[in-house]
Amino acid sequence: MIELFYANTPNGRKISIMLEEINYPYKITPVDIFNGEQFDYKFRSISPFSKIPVITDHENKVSIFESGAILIYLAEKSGKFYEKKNKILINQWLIAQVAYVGPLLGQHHQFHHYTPGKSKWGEERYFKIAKTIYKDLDERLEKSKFLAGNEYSIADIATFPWIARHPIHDIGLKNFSHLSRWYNDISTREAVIKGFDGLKNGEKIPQI
Ligand SMILES: N[C@@H](CCC(=O)N[C@@H](CS)C(=O)NCC(=O)O)C(=O)O
Repeated sequence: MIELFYANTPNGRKISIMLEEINYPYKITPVDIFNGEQFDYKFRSISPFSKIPVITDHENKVSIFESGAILIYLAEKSGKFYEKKNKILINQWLIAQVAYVGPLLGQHHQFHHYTPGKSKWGEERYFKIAKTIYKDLDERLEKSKFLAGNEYSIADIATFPWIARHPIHDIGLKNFSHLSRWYNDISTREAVIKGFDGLKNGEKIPQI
């Protein structure tokens, strides 16, 4: 059984979606990151930066932090969404997500949505970067069905929950036809719908 230490954020949802996709028995242990539970000493023993997501694989007695490392672990364990002959491409799009797309869209959330008016510089800088990310993903998806080629992979699973915050991005996802096509395709997968609502409180994937 896999235990997922979780909050209903884009990084948390990457893993609940993956666990639904691979159809593994799992249990969710919520971590209330808005009330400081991530700083609890017991949680820090498996999460050195005090962040979700983390998994414990009770079968192998191992805990893993960092969403990209968790996705790779679960993909290798299940043999799904990480095609051997396509690993070089999948790794690039996966690492681009964890190192660039996620952190930079995250800054856009902070300046544009959570603290508007605090820093004009921050708002403008990250709005511009967020728009560039949409444009670059759209260009990629014009050429390729999924981010790393013809097959749905852990790179798509990592990126989807970030684009699912599109209502707060104020960029207009519908104006990016290839990114929208990809988003709509993934949004209708049963595992994605289930995994998106990790806390089982009825949260729905935002439509375009
Ligand atoms: N690089 C990490 C980022 C994880 C992350 O930023 N998690 C956020 C929630 S989305 C968190 O736990 N924040 C709590 C905090 O920063 O105190 C990953 O991809 O797993």
